[in-house]
Amino acid sequence: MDAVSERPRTAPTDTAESVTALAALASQIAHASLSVLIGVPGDDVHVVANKLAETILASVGYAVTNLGVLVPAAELVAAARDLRPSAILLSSLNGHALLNCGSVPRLLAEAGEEVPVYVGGNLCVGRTDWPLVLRRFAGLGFARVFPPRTDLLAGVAEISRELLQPRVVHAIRRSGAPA
Ligand code: B12
Repeated sequence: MDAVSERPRTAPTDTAESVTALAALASQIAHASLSVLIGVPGDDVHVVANKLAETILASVGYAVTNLGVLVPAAELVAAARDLRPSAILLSSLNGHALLNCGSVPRLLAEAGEEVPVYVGGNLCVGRTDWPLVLRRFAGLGFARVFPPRTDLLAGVAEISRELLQPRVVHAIRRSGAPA
């Protein structure tokens, strides 16, 4: 899996294309029994993208557990240990992402959980230079960091393509995640 990219590599350019791309992946997602844990960590109350993500992910066949907003990092890690999800998707909108979820990949690794963590939203306050933000989050162990205003459909399609790579599906099954 690539570490991080500035934007989805093969992101479709409009909603209709994204819907078509995701629909084409749906049967593979169901076949691979992919599951996902989602939430908005820390002191962040922005719930809209989280609810949209839940709806999109469930509609293409993921088993979704949504921890909602204001989720402490420790709660995310505990849920990951219980559920062994195929992936974790975080939204962080209020600009406090470093504080709110920067430690999540490290805490998961320390707990022995090998699960890719994806994050998107407004990760910093104001107009911080995106390459700088990207470098900062890349160093924290996120599987992929999505820039502000990433279309959720395109993001979910990109994440799904990564999770459906045969070696990743194999690793997910071997790790004991729901199969
Ligand atoms: C509604 C709103 C609120 C509501 C939230 C209500 C609720 N419970 O959801 C209220 C009024 C409570 C609020 C409070 C605050 N807010 Co506010 N809020 C907004 C607003 C207007 C809309 C957010 C929204 O729902 N958008 C719709 C969703 C669908 O879009 P989105 O969140 O942008 O997410 C998109 C992408 O980022 C992507 N995405 C998101 N997550 C992920 C994850 C992955 C994996 C992927 C692939 C993609 C992805 O998908 C979405 C669709 O493209 C935005 C401004 C704006 N127009 O965006 C500000 C905004 C997010 N808020 C902001 C701020 C600063 C605050 C406050 C700190 C203000 C204050 N001083 O009190 C507080 C923080 C409260 C807290 N503790 O979190 C800033 C954040 C600035 C930053 N990060 O640089 C914004 C951008 C406004 C601004 N321009 O300054 N807010």
